[in-house]
Amino acid sequence: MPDNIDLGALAKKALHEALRERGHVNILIAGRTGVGKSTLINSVFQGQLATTGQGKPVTQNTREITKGDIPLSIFDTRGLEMADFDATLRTLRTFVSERSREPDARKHIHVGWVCIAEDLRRVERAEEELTQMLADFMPVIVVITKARADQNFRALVQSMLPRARNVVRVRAIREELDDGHAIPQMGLQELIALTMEVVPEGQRRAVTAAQKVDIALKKKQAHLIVAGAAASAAAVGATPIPFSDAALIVPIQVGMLAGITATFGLSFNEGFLASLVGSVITGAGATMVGRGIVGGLLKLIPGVGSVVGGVISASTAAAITTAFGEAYIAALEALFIKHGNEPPTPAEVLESFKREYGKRS
Ligand SMILES: Nc1nc2c(ncn2[C@@H]2O[C@H](COP(=O)(O)OP(=O)(O)OP(=O)(O)O)[C@@H](O)[C@H]2O)c(=O)[nH]1
Ligand SMILES: [Mg+2]
Repeated sequence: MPDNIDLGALAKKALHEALRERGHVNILIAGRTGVGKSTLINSVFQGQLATTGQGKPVTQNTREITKGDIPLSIFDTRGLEMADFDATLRTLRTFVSERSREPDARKHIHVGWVCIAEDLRRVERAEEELTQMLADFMPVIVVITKARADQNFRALVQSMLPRARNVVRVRAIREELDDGHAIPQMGLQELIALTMEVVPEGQRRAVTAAQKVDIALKKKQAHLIVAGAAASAAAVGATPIPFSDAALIVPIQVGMLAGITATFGLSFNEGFLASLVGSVITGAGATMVGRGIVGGLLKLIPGVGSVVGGVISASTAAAITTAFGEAYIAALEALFIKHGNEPPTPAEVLESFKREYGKRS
């Protein structure tokens, strides 16, 4: 009977699996210099990617920007206003076309964002040709940046760039006006919602994890993970095999916590995940006896009495798992909001998780 549980090994395997399932998304962003591409990237994605990410040239005018464990590559393209635009466009075409033929879908460019500044009120040949070319290989969303006053510009853009899947107006940063008023950011959630619609299914988790403008999107995905884990735990509880319940349920819970961690775009390692589980179970070490864990977990659920022979019912197994997952989601949500939607540190998460768990027991 596999009654001893090596939490470290479980956590490692679970994280590996969660990161694999989360996948990776590639977004190409193009537009004239100064339209606000870098500002947009920093406002939409975690980790100040455009400022602190690692860039590597992939063509003469395109850099691939990545950072840490964020499941996103930004392909930042310049040179739209240059005299040799035609050559630049050809080079870019070769690059995206090669990528689109890669057998591994993680190599494809999954969406293009073509940026046009609203204050210029002009769509030029470069933007038309670029949108046209990109649309042969990927869904394109046109982003009208630095939005202040539409005055029918969006409709003009839409008519001039018919191959764009959508046109969205954004203001990437809050603007302070001379009269002391300020106008807030806008359009960023809409841009992410549209992006979620057009990227392939396999990239949606990566978009959810990498973006920071819609925490509710992360929560929704995390709740699905909890529901799945609770159902699996219930199935284990429903099988009358004494003593093995813990050995089967704990891996489900560790997998669930790993999945939530990945969904929120945190880059915590297996040591963190093991501490997370350990933090709420009295007397937990790196290797624990399964029954001990079940006993520990049961104390966290109100109204649950003693465990007879290590057997727990289906509903109890589901309840423990749900409480565990919901406490983690609540902790993460509160911390993201506290940090202006940027990820918290592992120490903060551990502390907040314990507190949220306490509320539920
Ligand atoms: N008011 C306002 N200013 C913005 C907005 N977005 C960007 N800016 C400003 O526009 C300037 C250029 O922004 P960047 O993000 O550097 O533009 P970029 O497209 O990355 O420029 P290159 O990398 O040179 O091609 C900066 O001063 C930004 O602060 C916005 O939504 N509103
Ligand atoms: Mg830039």
